[in-house]
Amino acid sequence: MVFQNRSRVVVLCAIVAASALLFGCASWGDDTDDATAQQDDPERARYANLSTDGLKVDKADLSGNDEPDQWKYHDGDGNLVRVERDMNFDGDVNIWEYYENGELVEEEMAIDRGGEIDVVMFYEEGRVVRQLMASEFDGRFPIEKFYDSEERLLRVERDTSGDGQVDTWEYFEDGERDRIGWDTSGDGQPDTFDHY
Ligand SMILES: [Ca+2]
Ligand SMILES: [Ca+2]
Ligand SMILES: [Ca+2]
Repeated sequence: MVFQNRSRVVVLCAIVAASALLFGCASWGDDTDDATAQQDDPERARYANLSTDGLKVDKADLSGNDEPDQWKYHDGDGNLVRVERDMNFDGDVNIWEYYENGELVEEEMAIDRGGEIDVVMFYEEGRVVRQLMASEFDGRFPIEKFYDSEERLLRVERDTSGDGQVDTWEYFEDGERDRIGWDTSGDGQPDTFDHY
């Protein structure tokens, strides 16, 4: 389990690094209002509640140094509501998993931005349906990915201009990139397309 999770973090690091490369040349705006709005996104569990009130915690030491690196929180009825994991065993939590009715619904990961969340995954019936990815250090998630019921990539939306509005859409068919659309008119909808 530990090794499985560690390899997953390595994969995610590669994804984050690749997207940073892709967008390293883009210019990012400095609109703090939008960044704040993003952080207050009510869909994101971490910014709504990381409270431990009324929760029972089970700590585990997976690294063998007698310090906990996994915290499982259960409510008063014994239902698992959250798991926090320190994946690289440095004492800081890197992964927050949120559960509802026993199912994983959201997972937040802080991989390489000094404790800031890099990736947020949303799950339905145990499968990833949506993913948010940060690519800069300003609290934004300019990349959003959507998946079908078999976890195949459907669409990638990007805000490449940094104004908080999506301007680039990549569409996938059977996991292959099919076409890309751009918003050149500034209305938030794609109006120019290229096929691959
Ligand atoms: Ca430990
Ligand atoms: Ca850590
Ligand atoms: Ca934009």
